[in-house]
Amino acid sequence: MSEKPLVRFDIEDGIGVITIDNPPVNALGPGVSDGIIAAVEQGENDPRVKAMVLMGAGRSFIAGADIRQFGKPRPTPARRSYDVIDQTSKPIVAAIHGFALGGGLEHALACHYRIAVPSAKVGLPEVLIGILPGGGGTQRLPRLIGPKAAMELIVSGRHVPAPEAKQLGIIDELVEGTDLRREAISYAQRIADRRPLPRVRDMNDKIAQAQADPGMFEAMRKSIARKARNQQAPYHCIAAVEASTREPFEEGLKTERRLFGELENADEAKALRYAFFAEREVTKIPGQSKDMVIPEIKTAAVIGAGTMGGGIAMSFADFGFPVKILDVTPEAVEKGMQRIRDNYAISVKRGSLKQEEMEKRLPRIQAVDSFEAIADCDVVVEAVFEEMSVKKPVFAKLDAVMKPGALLLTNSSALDIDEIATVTKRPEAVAGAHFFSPANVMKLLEVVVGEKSAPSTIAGAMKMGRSIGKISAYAGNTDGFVANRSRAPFNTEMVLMVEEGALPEQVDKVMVDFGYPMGPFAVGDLAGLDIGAASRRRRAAADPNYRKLPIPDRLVELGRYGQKTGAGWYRYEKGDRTPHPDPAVKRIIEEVAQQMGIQQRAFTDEEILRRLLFASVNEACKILEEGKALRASDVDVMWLHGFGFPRYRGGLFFWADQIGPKEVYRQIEEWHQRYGARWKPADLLQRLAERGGSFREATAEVAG
Ligand code: T1G
Repeated sequence: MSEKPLVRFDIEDGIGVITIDNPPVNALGPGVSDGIIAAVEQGENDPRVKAMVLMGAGRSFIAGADIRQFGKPRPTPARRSYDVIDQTSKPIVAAIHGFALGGGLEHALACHYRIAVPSAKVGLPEVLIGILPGGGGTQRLPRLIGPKAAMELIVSGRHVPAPEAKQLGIIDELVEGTDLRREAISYAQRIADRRPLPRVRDMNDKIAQAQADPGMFEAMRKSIARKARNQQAPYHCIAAVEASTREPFEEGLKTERRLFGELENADEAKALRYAFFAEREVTKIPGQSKDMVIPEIKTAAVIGAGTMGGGIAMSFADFGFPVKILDVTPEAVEKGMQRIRDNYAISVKRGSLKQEEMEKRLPRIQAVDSFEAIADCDVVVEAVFEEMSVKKPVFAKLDAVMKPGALLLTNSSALDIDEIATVTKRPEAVAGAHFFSPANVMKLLEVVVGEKSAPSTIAGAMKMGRSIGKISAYAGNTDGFVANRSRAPFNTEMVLMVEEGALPEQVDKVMVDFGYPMGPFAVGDLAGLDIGAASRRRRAAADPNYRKLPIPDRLVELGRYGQKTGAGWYRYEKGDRTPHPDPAVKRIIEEVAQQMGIQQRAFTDEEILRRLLFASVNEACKILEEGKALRASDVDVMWLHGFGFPRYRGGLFFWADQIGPKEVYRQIEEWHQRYGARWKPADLLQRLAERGGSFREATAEVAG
């Protein structure tokens, strides 16, 4: 049976309709551009055709070039479909639904008219995968909407809703109604005889205007300096748009292609492409049967109106879900509700949320005063104090009142899911839903699988996470689950190095230079050193061999909790969050090190970086060996969305692969000899070092 054509052409009422049909998102994979060229030429040469329409089949217009093809050798096409579209003598209307992104929007910009349904989104997000628009977008978009607006879109890579795209001048007309094809044909008939054809390449008035403000490019470079440090693509995007104001169209296209070529195979682009696909892979659980019934979540409840509970309730309300919130007393619930109201008000004040949007979301959160009031909810997320003796009675109560089929989830960040489930008669409905603080902001959701958690419960929790804008990641039930467990050695090594002579400000500078928005010691001060001290006390109580950390304990004893007390690892001026190195801390460090008999020494920045991240790479290898994570790339997604790991470095394992398992193993084995058991190399690491292979391809199956 012949393969379905990737591009179809048919004629209706004198209009040639070109339909891209390359599921799932009509990416411009192999054969698509040639198909478009053939169809356009068919329309061009058919006297019955007065004008043409370009559209996508299925759920989208065109989501851009096929990202899987990047980094692979590709024949340079003799002709590009953008140019063929541009050069026709008959008008072509791009009819957009779903997404017109990257090469997709560039095809639409090469067309002579663009119409869209209001729900469509358009954009040039290439910078998000470390490249720039390579299909004429950096030369056509500035001509259509002006260099300033074009530069903002191309450097941010954001997806623009169609109504805003209309305002900007990208879209000529928004079409209501459900039959886009019909609407497009009527539109094409209306403009069929209009001449000359409005070719974007010929539109130079906005370019001329911009020449009055040549400083805009330097201003943009300055404005992105902090966020785009260590990256190339955002600056190449600016340079390409700048070229559109200085060079004739064809010369500008050459500049665009040259800049594109400089980025495609750079480490930054490879890391960002890896992250793109890793974020899609993390949603898939191997062996899940296709016909499994996944519970539908329409209503939610949260137990505990504290910081986490409030943030979780906001996550549901932010995505349109009605959510009930319960706490031990009406006062506690009201306190939680007030915190939620305050958080929304701050977002409105900052301009990141519209007043009317807040007024839509707040009523979705309903304070209730009994377990019975939440009995009919599809899912309940428990977010009470992180003590087993507090959580178990809550789950016993939930088991008694919640309707059959409801998901019983805990937001615990480390406690044993199986232990919690023992107090219920339906352990199959129990799982972990570990949100990261602030829960309404952080995108990562660890779905923790208990021994008796049903596959449908896990699938339901994963889907719930995606429906509230989270990246759901599968995690096995182990102390600290996957994210925190892999991070814990990092947190220990940072303090041990300070005992040995490194200073907090040196460690923080290394991690900020590496690409983190903030160093780990400054983050500690933000979160509150008393929180860390409390969890260390719990661990020391549970494990006599637990390695105490006398320096941070001393800081807490001295009331240095961090920003909230004006002093922690750093000191802070009143009303200012800027961390200032504090000689008092240096003295405490030296005193404690002396008392511990530790000879202090100098550290290189490279040693600091490796000690921190190799410690976590080693632990993450053990997690994979134990099957507590499905794939190495899942761990990377967790570090990107749970710990702010610099995205253009791909993730923990992707970064470690740049150094290579051999060298990572050699270094860790050296520290194993020097520091002892905590640096014992994981078996997986040793195997990869000895037999070859990369970290990022490691899966639980192989690692086990
Ligand atoms: N190439 C290859 N595969 C793609 C793809 C693409 N451009 N976009 C999506 N997929 C796959 C994805 O991996 C997943 O596969 C499935 O489609 C559904 O995607 C010349 C150089 C469009 C907003 O950057 O942002 O054009 O996991 O789960 O959440 O200038 O996909 O099912 O096997 O993400 O509804 C520019 C990338 C390319 C857009 C839909 N375009 N895509 O989101 O579904 S560079 C982009 C997205 C370019 C030109 C340049 C999103 C989406 P699988 P999904 P979604």
